Amino acid sequence: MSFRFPDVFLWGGATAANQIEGAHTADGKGLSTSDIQPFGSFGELKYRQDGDFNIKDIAIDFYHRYPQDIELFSELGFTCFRLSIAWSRIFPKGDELEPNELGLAYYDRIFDELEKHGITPVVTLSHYEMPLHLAESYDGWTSRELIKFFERYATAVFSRFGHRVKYWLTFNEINATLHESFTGAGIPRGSDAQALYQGIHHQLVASAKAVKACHELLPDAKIGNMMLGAIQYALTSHPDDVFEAVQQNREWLFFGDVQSRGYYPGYMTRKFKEMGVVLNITDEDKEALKETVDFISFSYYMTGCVSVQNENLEMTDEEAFKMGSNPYLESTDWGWQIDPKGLRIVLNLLYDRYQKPLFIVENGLGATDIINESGEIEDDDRIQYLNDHLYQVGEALQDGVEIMGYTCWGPIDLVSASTAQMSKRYGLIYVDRDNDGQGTLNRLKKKSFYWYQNVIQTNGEALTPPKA
Ligand code: BGP
Repeated sequence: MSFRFPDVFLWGGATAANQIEGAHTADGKGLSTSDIQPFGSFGELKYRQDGDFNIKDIAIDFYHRYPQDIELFSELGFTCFRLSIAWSRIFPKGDELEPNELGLAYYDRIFDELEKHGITPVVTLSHYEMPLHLAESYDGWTSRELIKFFERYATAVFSRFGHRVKYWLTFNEINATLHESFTGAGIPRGSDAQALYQGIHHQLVASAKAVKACHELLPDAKIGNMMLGAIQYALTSHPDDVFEAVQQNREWLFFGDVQSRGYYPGYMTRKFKEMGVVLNITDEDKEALKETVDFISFSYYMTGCVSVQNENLEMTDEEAFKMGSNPYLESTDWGWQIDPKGLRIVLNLLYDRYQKPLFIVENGLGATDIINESGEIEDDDRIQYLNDHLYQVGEALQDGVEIMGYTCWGPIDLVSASTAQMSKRYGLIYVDRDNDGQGTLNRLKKKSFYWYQNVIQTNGEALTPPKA
């Protein structure tokens, strides 16, 4: 069976400021939480001293090379490009009253370039980073004060860019705060559940306030949330395992429930009670949460299994996202279980649950690339991965799921979020830079570049059914 995706379907790629831009102090930018994570989001935090190496200081130098890179995206046929604004470029410390004009001007140039190529921007307000000063002086999102700082930041960028940015996302993978509180929310690692969930509550209120500001200032724009959509299956058909899977999935669906329905679900009230967590939720907060997102966006890389019988469960060997092994699935070299059909499952689940349009804003294969003797990269595994996942997107469209678009993660090689490696590559475009920062930073089209270009050109018709 072949599919033709809807004509309005947005095709593109997704990135994050701290993983591509570099120029970490240029034009008045303040340090961000990412700037003290030279070993990735799960690695040790390290305050920099002169001469210290952090691969993200230059990253792939998108800050200076964006015209060339956007030209390549245009050649790919992108109709959209997901990028994030570094909050610390706009408000270097986070608590200033006025934005930094040079930071705003940089994103003006990016949007000019995208406009020139007819590429629609999809902008994340906060992608795994925030001004470091907010983490140092306020313990990040544990402080209620951050709500007003974030609102000020969101309003500043809506006012400046709203005439040409029509798609916005609030917090990248908002549920990741549960797994890595510093990366997700600038909250000190090791904080207890009380501090963690209070911080998450502040983020949820801030997200809803940004949604409100967007609706008021930009009536033509759409704003969505963003979740890490790693679904958990029951390892066995034992009802205890099945319910365990329900509970585990609520760990991430809870965020979507609040952002999409506008209030805390009953299962969280019970969970808080059992954990002894008492949240400070004001009447004003409850009112703010009622402003819900227009669409649901999520990343999708892997699935896992859960069981109450722990001895039945082997864990994947990847440190960052240890999940229960599924005997039917293979894993990437980084231990992420590959599950194309799981994407169709997640799409159906989210649409059944929320009945709002969905946007797949991250998906891809992180792998090592080899340049062959002819100087080419034949990344057939990546092509297979993307084909099989996109095929399931086609199936979900046939299932009646409303899907706005698909942006593959890292269309151009970038610095890995979890490990800060360059060698974990997702790109359709290769970047000559290694983990030690050596390389020319030159760009090279991989085989997958031409494959994706053809998929976009045929609006999905070139996708092939997965191998049996
Ligand atoms: C998501 C993040 C991205 C990205 C991607 C791949 O969790 O939103 O920032 O990096 O995962 O992960 P990694 O870079 O760790 O391979």
